[in-house]
Amino acid sequence: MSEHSLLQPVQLGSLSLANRMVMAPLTRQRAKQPGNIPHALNAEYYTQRANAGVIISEASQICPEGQGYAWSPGIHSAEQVEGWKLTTEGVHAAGGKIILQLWHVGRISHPLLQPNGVAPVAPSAIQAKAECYVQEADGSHHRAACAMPRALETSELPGIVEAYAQGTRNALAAGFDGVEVHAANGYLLDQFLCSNSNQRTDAYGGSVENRARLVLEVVDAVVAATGDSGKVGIRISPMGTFNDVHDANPLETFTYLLNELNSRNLAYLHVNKPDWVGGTYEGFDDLLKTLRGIYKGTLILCGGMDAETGAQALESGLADLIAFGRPYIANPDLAQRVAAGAAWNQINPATLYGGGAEGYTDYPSME
Ligand code: 8OZ
Repeated sequence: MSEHSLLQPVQLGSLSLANRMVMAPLTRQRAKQPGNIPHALNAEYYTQRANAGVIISEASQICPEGQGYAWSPGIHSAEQVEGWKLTTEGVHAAGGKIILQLWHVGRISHPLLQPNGVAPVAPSAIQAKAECYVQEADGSHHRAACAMPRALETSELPGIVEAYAQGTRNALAAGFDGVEVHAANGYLLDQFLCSNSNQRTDAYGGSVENRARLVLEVVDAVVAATGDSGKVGIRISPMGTFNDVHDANPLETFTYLLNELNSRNLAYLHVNKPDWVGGTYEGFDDLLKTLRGIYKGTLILCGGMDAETGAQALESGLADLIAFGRPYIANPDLAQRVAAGAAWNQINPATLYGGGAEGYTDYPSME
């Protein structure tokens, strides 16, 4: 038994975890085509990383409209549910646990990714100064400016909430141990939360209560679909600016949201530091401390940490678990490396998105 703080067991809602290391959700764009179906290669990748206390899957679209990047996996079709079983069975056989991340990209998309080539949907018809990733009819693929979205009608919002609930039921049918609501990084739910992307005049825009309404309705529907709030987490990225979101008052917005989440008794709150897109975020550390004080449950912190800074975050009480993204891409045996005090492999940025086994399942474990 290692004394390392990262390697101490922990309870995460209904799940008993062997350690406090989380494999962060990581878009890798390697689902089988056509149909964005998880397959054996994805199962091999996740199973190699089952040493994490828990794996959070790459973001997975809950409906065809929720896709913003070519070849990202879905959790809406029967084939996708069957395909994901290879991953959940592999991870469980290796002694691990895995949660599925529920995703709708909102306006971070393009007609080339949308059913019938229509405009993507968003809280408001405001184009994001950001990029998605498209595949053309001739098979060529490239980054593309996000398209002008169509504002969702109020009457369409129950359908969005239901898609999250159905995605949850599908994830449980596929064998996942729980689900994470992706409310971070400028995708649909974050677009509703943040003031610059939400200029609605109905009950879902304007005041913080209104901007947070959809994400809370989604959380409640997802909890109802699992029947166990201890299997549900949520990811946020306060002060993040990735995908062109900007909230005028993150302290107010996230204080309200976290107070609401406190009464829902979720498995965890997952906070993504805004640092991974670069830039400086003056005041983030203070905001994080404040939010940590407000949130009463278990907190996972993600972003740019190593074994030492991760342990410090645990020991200072800032977080209860630490999520590792890039380190888990490059080190399938990351928990063993922490136990051994061994060096970490570095990622190859060229093989992050799309492709096959190279830069995916071929990173070496320790001797
Ligand atoms: C990087 C590239 C594509 C998608 C996120 C799902 O930011 C993502 C993502 C990140 O949450």
